[in-house]
Amino acid sequence: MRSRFFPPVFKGRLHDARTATSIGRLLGVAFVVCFVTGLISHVMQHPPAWAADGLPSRPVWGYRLTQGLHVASGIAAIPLLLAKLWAVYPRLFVWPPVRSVRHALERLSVAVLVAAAVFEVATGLLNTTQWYPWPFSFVPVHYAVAWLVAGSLVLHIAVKAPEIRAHWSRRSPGTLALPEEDGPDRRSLLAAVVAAAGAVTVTTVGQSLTPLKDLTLLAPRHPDHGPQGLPVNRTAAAAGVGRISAEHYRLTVAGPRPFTLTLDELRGLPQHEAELPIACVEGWSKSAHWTGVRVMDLLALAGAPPHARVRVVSLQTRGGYGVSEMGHEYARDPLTLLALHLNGRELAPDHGYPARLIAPNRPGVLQTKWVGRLEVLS
Ligand SMILES: Nc1nc2c(c(=O)[nH]1)N[C@H]1C(S)=C(S)[C@@H](COP(=O)(O)O)O[C@H]1N2
Ligand SMILES: [Mo]
Repeated sequence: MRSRFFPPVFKGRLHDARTATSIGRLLGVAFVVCFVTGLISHVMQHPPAWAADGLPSRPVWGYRLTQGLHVASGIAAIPLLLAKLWAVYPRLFVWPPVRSVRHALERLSVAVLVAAAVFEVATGLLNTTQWYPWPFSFVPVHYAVAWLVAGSLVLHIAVKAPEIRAHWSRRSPGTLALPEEDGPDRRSLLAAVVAAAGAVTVTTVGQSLTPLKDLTLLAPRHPDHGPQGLPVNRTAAAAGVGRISAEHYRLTVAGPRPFTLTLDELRGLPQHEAELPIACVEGWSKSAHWTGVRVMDLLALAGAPPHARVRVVSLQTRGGYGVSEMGHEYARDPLTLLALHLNGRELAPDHGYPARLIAPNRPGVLQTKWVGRLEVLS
């Protein structure tokens, strides 16, 4: 049933395998960086049993770098993915639509790849703006679909290997047959695609790469905007933390020798300083100057064994992230503080007054605010 209009005929010279390969190469790099840094983020935030006690607390900027790269590569992938889909969409209309079982399976795997890839960049982008217009929870679904992308991408590259090889470089044998005049068009298209990816990167990456902070035209966060020059993800009001008064605040440390401290007693313990970033999973990060009591000192007072894990419990009454745990590498790191001061001033209520956890190389979501209790776990 070939009508006059269907299937459509594409005469554009840029919808060919050479263009698809050139863009696919860039997109592949973005996806690999995004996938690997995403796996790192997942293990850091939800350590499986085998990793729970082996996660390193150094380098202090580790998670800041990997999560900054995760969000930046995901954002750069958006124009690359759109360009790639534009280059190959005429293949949607191949005729006949199915030639063999093998052909059907190949088309099915491309459908899975496209759907999963679009899903990942779309949900990831909306997560950076904290907008969740869907009925499932973001983290487990974004994580599971990442494996779908990875699996179907490996399959896609394997199936297309001969074509990719033939069109990998300008001197590849497969491209010799192309008319000369295609060169300038293709170069313009690729330059535009690279420029678009560069533009979205430069106008968002400053939310984490602070020297570029004044170019964050498209980023949901400016790293300076917030009390004490630091962004806030969940305010005290949103977490259902009322006014915490200095007289009534108590810190409880549960362990072999449990004890409770008033805020004045906490201030009376040796104070230490650390320059450490908050690195939010949503892609913004900022370094700050923290002062407070070392968690290792509190654990020593409580008689904790050297390899103890620690649970940190917030006074918040609403929402998630009120409890976090850390392995002994974090608990024993001299830079891990129960911070009382931020950038030289008492913590603002939204930053966790009167006390919040700050540890090196740790996802922001685990830097628990409004800490009321530390529990030594065996
Ligand atoms: N108790 C508690 N602590 C919390 C949160 C929270 O919702 N509740 N949010 C976390 C998240 S997601 C981040 S990124 C950091 C942000 O810290 P800040 O608001 O001081 O910048 O706090 C973390 N600590
Ligand atoms: Mo966060």
